[in-house]
Amino acid sequence: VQSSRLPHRDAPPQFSTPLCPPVSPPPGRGDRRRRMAAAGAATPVGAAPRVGLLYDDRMCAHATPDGEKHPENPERLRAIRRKLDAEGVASRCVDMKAKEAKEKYIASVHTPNHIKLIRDISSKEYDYRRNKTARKFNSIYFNEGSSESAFLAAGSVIEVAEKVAAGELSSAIALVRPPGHHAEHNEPMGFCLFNNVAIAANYLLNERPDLGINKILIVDWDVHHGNGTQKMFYSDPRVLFFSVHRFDYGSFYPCEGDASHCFIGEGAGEGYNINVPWEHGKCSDADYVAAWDHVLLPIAEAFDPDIILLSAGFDAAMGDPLGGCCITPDGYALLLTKLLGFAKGRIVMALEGGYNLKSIANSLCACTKVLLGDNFTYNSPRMQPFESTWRVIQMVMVRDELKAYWPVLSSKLPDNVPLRSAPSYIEVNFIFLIFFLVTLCWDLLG
Ligand code: Q9C
Ligand code: ZN
Repeated sequence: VQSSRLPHRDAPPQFSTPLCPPVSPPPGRGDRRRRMAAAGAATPVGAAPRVGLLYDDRMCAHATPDGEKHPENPERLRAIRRKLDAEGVASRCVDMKAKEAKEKYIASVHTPNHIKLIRDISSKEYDYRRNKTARKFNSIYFNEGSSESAFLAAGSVIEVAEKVAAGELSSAIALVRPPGHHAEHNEPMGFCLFNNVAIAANYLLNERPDLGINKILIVDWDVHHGNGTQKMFYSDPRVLFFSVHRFDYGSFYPCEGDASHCFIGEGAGEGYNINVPWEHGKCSDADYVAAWDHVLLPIAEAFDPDIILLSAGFDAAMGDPLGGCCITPDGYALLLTKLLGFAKGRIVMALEGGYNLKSIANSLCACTKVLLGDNFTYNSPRMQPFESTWRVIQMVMVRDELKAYWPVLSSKLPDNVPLRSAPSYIEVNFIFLIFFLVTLCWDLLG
């Protein structure tokens, strides 16, 4: 059986996958399914889940000003929508309407200057300096549709999060762009204008005490570090931010040291920021499952969130031109299934990155089916986590750093797990060699 190839803990058959959720629940709390049923989960046991699906063509208006090719383009949303329609899953969801975010909600995470910039950037008066303004930022473009798209993206995540928190929906998917997790307090960055997920989290915590959301788990599985989101909740223990991303010793975008495992939060928020920084690309389902089973899920169990907001980028998917990792659609489905055991299954997925149209469409389709309650079995080629993954998870990194805050992490990892060695980067070294030779020739000639 495949499951024996992956490191995992034995657990009761809550899910119809051969790979299992992490830890046995603490004594006296009962298993999750009973807890879910007893606590009045949004979906009564046996009933079909109500899954919100938000798609709005107006978020396709944000595009490069002169039609230059760009990975973060409107076709991303359309490709996903087409796939969900073709597979007959869109019609099984509850259709949600996009809504522009009110400025006062955006102001919970962004400065007045930042909001003003994004509000005005698409106006006529800005036409002649729009490109110049964009160049002041890191990996940003603007056009005459950017403002509306940005306000709709933020408002849409608020909208579905509110409905899920209120129990009107079991879970939801917001197909939004521009993405959000790189956007900082006072600057757009990395294709992101407003931090959609952070805005929605603040809305639930600060604007809607009536919904009873006191603890939020943000899971960021986009291949890039969620630098903006990390900063926004760095000293806030109400929000547990978990990001798994390529780090490559600081050389992977956004190339900041604060994506490392050492950044665990500060003040009251110490211990509530968790980074799992991969050392290289080619990470697969096995690596992510290992991070889930041994880091994220035990902590989620202890934190016991009221809702989960998922910064759902799909640029760690197999075939992505930027990510260089290889999560399969079934891999995403499995990771999502494992999250469904928490927060009474209240999960809000907000699209972040993901640049291979086929990969993002297939992955999102698999995730939607999970939320709709379809059974699936994880069948994949045999894959093993990297040694580096084990190292990142096991000792030096995440585990030791956070043990003090999450005693549940102290349990011993299995030690007989088959691991594979790091991918070789012959191609990369070859490029550096050529570069070196060209530079040398240049010097000799000049
Ligand atoms: N040499 C998201 O996935 N790459 N953003 C810039 C510069 C920017 C990714 C490379 C990647 C941003 C939401
Ligand atoms: Zn990304």
